[in-house]
Amino acid sequence: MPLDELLDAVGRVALEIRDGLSAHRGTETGQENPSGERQLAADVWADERVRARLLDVPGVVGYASEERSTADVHGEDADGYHVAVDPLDGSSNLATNNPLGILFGAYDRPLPAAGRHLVASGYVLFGPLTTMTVARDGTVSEYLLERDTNHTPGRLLEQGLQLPAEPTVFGIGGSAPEWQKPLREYVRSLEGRLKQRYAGALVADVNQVLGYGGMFAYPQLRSRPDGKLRLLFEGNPVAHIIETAGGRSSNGEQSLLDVPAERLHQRVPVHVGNSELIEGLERALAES
Ligand code: FDP
Repeated sequence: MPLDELLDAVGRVALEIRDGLSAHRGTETGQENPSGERQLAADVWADERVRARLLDVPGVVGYASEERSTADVHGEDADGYHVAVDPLDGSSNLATNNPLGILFGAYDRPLPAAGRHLVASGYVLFGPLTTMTVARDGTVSEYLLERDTNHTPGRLLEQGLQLPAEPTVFGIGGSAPEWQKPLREYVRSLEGRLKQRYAGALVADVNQVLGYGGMFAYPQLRSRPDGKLRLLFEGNPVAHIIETAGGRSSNGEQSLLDVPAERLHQRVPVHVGNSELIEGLERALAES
């Protein structure tokens, strides 16, 4: 099945990228990506690798990434998977050897497209273990990625992942003085009940929410009214994973999966986690 082949290809290229990270550490390109952020040599290198591997998969007709300004669509036929990728999510963590990974979403139509058109999404986490977490067909599964294994896309660690009912952690990007006042107050109401943990890489921050239950947000900031994260490459895939695992996502008003996608590199405020926490947050923002 093409989707299995796509996931297998993500797993294989992830291991290549993990092996090449040390060689690409610490080098700047002096360029910016299409969102105007500093581009590291590792970002560009990972993007080239992932693009080549994924466009080789039968059934993948389009590739878009945070690192290139336009989507790359192959052939006349737009039918097939259009893959949106953050090839090195959290790449600023490379300098300090903190966790980072790869984020991807496979859409059933040309990009930009809303998150409801995702057929699968997932992330690879380069942590103490290299794992791939995938949402497809209404189920979230976690795989261990290893070399020399017969398992594809990796050794199954868990199937049917659900957010724990009792949340324990939260992590929020940006600095508190930059948050809207209702968010600051909402966060204060969580202190004491939840533990604050922030990794600075979306894949790691979402992974701990999936494991422990809780909330992750990269909200609207005073200096960034649309937040920092990109809808197609970051917001939608994590929303799809967290919603499939029984949680909720929001841009502050509605599910991220319903946010209309107008531009490839569109930013969006991201809030994901246990339903009660995201509903509470939406209420707090609406009352302001
Ligand atoms: P990075 O800039 O290192 O690539 O993709 C953007 C991202 O990381 C996310 O992975 C992460 O959640 C966020 O930015 C971290 O931003 P801050 O440095 O502002 O915390």
